Amino acid sequence: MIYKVRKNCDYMDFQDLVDTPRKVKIVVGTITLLLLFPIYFASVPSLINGEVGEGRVVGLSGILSISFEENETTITESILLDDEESYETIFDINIENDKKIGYVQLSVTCFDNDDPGPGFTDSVEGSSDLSSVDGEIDDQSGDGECSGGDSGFTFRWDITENYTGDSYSEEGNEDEIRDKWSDQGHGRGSWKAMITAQINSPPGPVIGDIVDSDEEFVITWTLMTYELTKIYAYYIIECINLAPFNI
Ligand SMILES: [Ca+2]
Ligand SMILES: [Ca+2]
Repeated sequence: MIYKVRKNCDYMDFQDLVDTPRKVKIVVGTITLLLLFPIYFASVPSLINGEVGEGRVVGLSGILSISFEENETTITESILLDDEESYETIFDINIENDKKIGYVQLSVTCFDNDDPGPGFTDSVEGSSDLSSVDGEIDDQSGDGECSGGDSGFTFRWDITENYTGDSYSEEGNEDEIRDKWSDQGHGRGSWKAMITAQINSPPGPVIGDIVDSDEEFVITWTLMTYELTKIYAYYIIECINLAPFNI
């Protein structure tokens, strides 16, 4: 973000405002004043924004502090699958209108410890079916082995573009920022995914004997919703020319 303050209608970098202790005090005092009177300053643009007369030009720049109140919902289920056996998992999303969806995530984990030695690790593959979900959201597919720190696979769908949930500040218009943080009503409906097990097993001591015949899979759906909770607006006067005000 670039802070610019105009002095006598010439641009001056923010660095120029804080290059002496006295200037720092002025800037800190100004910011304190802005913090104390946000409602007053929020009303200022409608009063003096734009060109108000020949010889006197006043511009305003809004700096908004945005944060998110998040709510995480998870459901978890476990399923035991044989080799090449499939299972359809379903996650229904119906949320209140004032809440928006940040993202939806599906993770499938597993840990194959049925084999006497290495080399016969089970694995899992999966693909989503979002045909019953509002909005055009791309399906995902993937696979992973049932070992290591990130076993199985994880799919994540950002329903609100670039959503992280982190607070930040931005220069701009409040309405535009509220529009930007929107899920467009997408993501409601029935989220489905089909997972299929691949069981690997070493030869048994007796012909026809199966050492490892199945695996347990833990399926976790995560829904992160949010509400835009705080937008504080502070305005910096960009340019004040105190030349005579001609009407
Ligand atoms: Ca195995
Ligand atoms: Ca197994």
